[in-house]
Amino acid sequence: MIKIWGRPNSSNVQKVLWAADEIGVKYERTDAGGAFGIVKEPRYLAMNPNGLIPTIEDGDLVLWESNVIVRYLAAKYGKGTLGIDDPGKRALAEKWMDWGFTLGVPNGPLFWGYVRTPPDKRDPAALEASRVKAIELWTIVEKQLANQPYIAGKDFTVGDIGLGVFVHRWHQFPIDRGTMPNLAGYYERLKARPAYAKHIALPLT
Ligand SMILES: N[C@@H](CCC(=O)N[C@@H](CS)C(=O)NCC(=O)O)C(=O)O
Repeated sequence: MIKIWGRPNSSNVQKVLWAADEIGVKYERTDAGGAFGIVKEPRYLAMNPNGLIPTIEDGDLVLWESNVIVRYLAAKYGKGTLGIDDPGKRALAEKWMDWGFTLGVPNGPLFWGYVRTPPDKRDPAALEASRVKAIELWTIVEKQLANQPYIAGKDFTVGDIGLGVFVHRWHQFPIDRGTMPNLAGYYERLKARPAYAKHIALPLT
């Protein structure tokens, strides 16, 4: 059984939980980060000197960096699910997973602004700049999904995990998202996955 450290409302922890459930890896999760603290304690810093979440332990192996953890779970336990043997095909999926961090750049201020900042303390100009940047990036996704159900093709891959956490958040913000029917359909497909419904498609906190 692997051990996952991190509060479940963190997008980076959510990717790991989602991947673990897609693969069917058994895990136990311990709350850490945010109001739970723990991450600045010596025992945690010895595992992850960044004092950030997520961190996993799999026997003697300790890993941090959410995308690396998802890659590891897919490679080690994901045969027949998220694991891809062909290096080229795997890279095409991982490309989109890592590009999720690009989407995270405008998502971060939108999330903090609309979810964790009271209305009277928000910065409308900064929120609008992030919305415009996000639309530019979601347009890339919209085009990519024109002829395929998932971001790297016909199959669900780690690429969808890297983007999917932000797809849900994007659809919760009280903003003009433009018209993106492919993205809307993608969101519905993701929501139909039990692990997405369990870990990602939840009220934002
Ligand atoms: N690149 C890292 C980023 C990790 C990160 O920034 N985690 C945030 C939560 S999403 C964190 O630990 N914040 C401090 C906290 O929750 O105490 C990863 O992908 O794992």
